[in-house]
Amino acid sequence: MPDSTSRESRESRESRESTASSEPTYDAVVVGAGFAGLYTLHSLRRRGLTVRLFEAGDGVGGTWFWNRYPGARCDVDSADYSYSFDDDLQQEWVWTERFPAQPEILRYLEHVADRFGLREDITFGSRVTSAHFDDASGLWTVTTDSGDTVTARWTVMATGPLSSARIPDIAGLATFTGEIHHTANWPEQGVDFRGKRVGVIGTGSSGVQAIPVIAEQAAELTVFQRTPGFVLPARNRPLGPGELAEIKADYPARRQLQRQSHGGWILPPPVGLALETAPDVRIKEYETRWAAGGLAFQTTFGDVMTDATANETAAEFVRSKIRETVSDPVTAEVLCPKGYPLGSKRVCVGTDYYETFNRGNVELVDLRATPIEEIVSEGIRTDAGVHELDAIVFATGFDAMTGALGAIDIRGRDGVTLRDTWEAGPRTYLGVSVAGFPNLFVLAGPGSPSVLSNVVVSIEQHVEWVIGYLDHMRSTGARFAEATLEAQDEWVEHVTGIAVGSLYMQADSWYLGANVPGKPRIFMPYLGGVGNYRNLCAQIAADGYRGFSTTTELG
Ligand code: NA7
Repeated sequence: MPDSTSRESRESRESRESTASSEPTYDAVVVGAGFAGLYTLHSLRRRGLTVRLFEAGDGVGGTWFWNRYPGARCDVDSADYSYSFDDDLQQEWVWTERFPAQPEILRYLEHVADRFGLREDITFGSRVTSAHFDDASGLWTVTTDSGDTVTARWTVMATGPLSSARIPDIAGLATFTGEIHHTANWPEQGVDFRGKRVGVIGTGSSGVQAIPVIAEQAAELTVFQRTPGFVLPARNRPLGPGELAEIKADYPARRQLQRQSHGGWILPPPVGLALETAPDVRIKEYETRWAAGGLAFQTTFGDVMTDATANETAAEFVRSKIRETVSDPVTAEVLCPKGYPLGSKRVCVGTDYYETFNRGNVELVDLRATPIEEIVSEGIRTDAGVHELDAIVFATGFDAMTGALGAIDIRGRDGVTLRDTWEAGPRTYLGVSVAGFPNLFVLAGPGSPSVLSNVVVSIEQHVEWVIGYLDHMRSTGARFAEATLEAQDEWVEHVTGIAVGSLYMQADSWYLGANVPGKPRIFMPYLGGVGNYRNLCAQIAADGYRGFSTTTELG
């Protein structure tokens, strides 16, 4: 942590300087010190630009700083969920498990920050509250909740697609006398659940990871489930030194494959089409992927994610596994996901998730049958009665993709706010630029592959593309860059055009904003695939940044 006294005095000086001159305090401001922000800071500095990064947390890591809940783990292979931009870095770092746990990813990002000396340009404990573009000076003024005010030519929002945690508005929440936690805002020192009666609300990826670990510690665990998910076994395991060495030796080819793949990671190819495969062979293939663990199950066959009937064969296989695993048939049935296609809500990857419901200290509450009425001082009341609790864990997710940006008062040309511009849903060009907001870049934003991909691969592509654009601007003397309205409209139409008619539209998912009451129902990420998207972005750059207005004066 920087010394806060010296930081304050330095920054009030910066504030004075920035208002006294039309020169910006910094060339660029970056918001957020997760995977995206750290790489952006590093890349901008390598160009000799002055940068200030503001981070709300007291350390680097972004998602992996905040989500410290028990069992938190990535469900992309560690060797792939890592930066590729520096070969020494990828060669020297030792991943210990197939799927890295939160502390290991956080240590990795801390190592990256130290290795490249990034902390000196980061202000920690400082949440950006506003970013206003000034038409007269052509600069952004960025302010934070700790009193910083700086100006910059460029602002890069590396605020994360899953960073605005949501606690649902349940009546009586404030009356609860026990502990309340959200998985995405977990205390650094951990939580001791020993001897306690714990309630977990939410069974998405976070709940699925936390529930088995909390069940081992708590005296009693009550799981409040609204929509059962499809939970695939992780089959996590230690990575042997030989295995990691083999991956490292092959990194150039592996990274290239990742970049050109659909999802940004390397999955075994589909073994044909489910609907053209005999039922007994189909089951055998599902068994093989189930035994291997991880997300590869979802693409056992090429038509699982495109054809509802094919999808149902995979869904039914998962349900058969749940019925086989969970001893109480009533509980098993409540855990069986029905009524929406596998994968249309984010598939979860877990360890001993279904097995946990065979424990004597775990109870499942089906909120579809007995909805939560209110939270009372001693616990949660459903219409079947009160569940007495000492602690409530909200694993209730995020205001995804737009929440973190919406929390900042962002104003572009003529004082127009991003909130108003996106009132009917987010509109971007390539997920990276918004018409009317010059020199503002969004990383892994709505309209890009982002959450549908190995996000580290998508982040690296976005950062490198933005840096390439800045290089282009500097070499041509251009000062302003923004999407044209026309290109943005076409892109939004393209993004929604791919989603409409896909299986993804058949579930109430956070991809669609359906988890946030009142949020416009728009499919936010780009379904076209990481490789296609990358090639398209490269082509747009080669075409002189087609669809962008790149100018020396504001038009
Ligand atoms: P998710 O996937 O949004 O899961 C949130 C869970 O919380 C989900 O089961 C929700 O049920 C449930 N939820 C939300 N609000 C309520 C209320 N009001 N009452 C009961 N249950 C509720 O968030 P995660 O943190 O697990 O994962 C987010 C992503 O992070 C994940 O997909 C990975 O990409 C990484 P619902 O399904 O809405 O009925």
